[in-house]
Amino acid sequence: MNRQEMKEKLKEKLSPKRFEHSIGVEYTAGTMAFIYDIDVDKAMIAGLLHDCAKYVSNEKKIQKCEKRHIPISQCEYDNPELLHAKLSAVYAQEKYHISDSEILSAIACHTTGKPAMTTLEKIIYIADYIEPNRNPLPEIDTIRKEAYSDLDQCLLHILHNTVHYLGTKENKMDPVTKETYMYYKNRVE
Ligand code: DGI
Ligand code: FE
Ligand code: FE
Repeated sequence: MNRQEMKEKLKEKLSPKRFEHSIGVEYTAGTMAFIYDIDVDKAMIAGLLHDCAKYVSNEKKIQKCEKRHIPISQCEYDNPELLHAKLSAVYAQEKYHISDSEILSAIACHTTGKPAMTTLEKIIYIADYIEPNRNPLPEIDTIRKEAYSDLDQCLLHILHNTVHYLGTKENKMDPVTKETYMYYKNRVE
């Protein structure tokens, strides 16, 4: 399946808004791949498919992950929307025939991040946050510039803002988000 065919299939699955977001992440990840010297096509595919299971209901997300013996943490049971990342990696493999483990892992960790990410994983995490169609979040102008000048600084900035945003919400923060934050805080500082 080429990227155009993936796009046609994805368009049938996602809402128009979510599809536009996916195209935004596809191209943003592509431009970041130019800068950081990684495979542009891989970055664009990972960006395009990163939310490909987002349309699945929360109840079904749990069922589908359990059926495939994908480990589900307590926080994921409490906040099943987190599972769209792992399930999108599964769907990328099963429905879009992606076998590249670097693409699949970038999709799987795009919501919480994880310590010691690869360049592709960082790019997808960041592109998801900065793509032009997303409703602008605080400090987005600075964060967008950092995305093209200092990847780790940009990650830390997003993680910092996310941790503070989640701190004000009832939803529990995923321990992986916190771990990722602490990891990049130590690395950058
Ligand atoms: O799928 P997107 O909307 O494009 O973006 P995303 O994959 O970053 O998911 C965003 C959602 O995930 C948003 O509703 C906040 C939530 N989220 C991110 N990190 C955490 C989290 N929710 C909880 N409960 N805990 C987290 O650590
Ligand atoms: Fe997502
Ligand atoms: Fe997304």
